[in-house]
Amino acid sequence: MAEQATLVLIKPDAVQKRLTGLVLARLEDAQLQLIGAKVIRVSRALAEEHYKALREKPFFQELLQHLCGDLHGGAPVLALVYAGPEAILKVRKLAGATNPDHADPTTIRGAFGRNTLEGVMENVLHASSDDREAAREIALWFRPEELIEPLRSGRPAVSTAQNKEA
Ligand code: DAT
Ligand code: MG
Repeated sequence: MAEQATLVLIKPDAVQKRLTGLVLARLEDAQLQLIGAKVIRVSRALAEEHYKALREKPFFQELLQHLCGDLHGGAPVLALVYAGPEAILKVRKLAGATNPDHADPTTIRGAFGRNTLEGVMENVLHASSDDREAAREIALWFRPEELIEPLRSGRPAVSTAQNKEA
């Protein structure tokens, strides 16, 4: 199984609802290693860069407002990096489908997400979707020294006595 690292953002909707602990407990089920974590009040520039692939979408402005906490009392984001075998797929499976109405009720988004009557998709968390996206996103949200394990091409180096000597 490929060693991977993945970026998770617990979004302002979940932080405002005090769901952070419950979401973390679900994520821990994947048995991955937590190698980075920080609370961030997200700037417009960071949100735009994070979601730049979606800039042509009709919901883009709303998406930026959501990530910046503008729709949730100025709530911040909890940014996490998890590493381990098949980390990206494992976290995506725990997260569930993008739209909470379509997500399996046993997943994080199925259990805790909702679409508001105003049309905002409150889907609780972001999780990287592939190796390339994960590498880009981790570099965007974390400086290398903020991670307790170094990344190589988006993958964590395994910290063993053997490769420390190499
Ligand atoms: P995911 O977050 O599952 O990777 P994505 O990358 O396609 O999904 O979209 C990023 C975010 O954009 C998603 O978490 C919520 C928002 N979004 C996606 N599709 C949407 C839609 N049809 N209406 C409103 N928001 C949407
Ligand atoms: Mg995505």
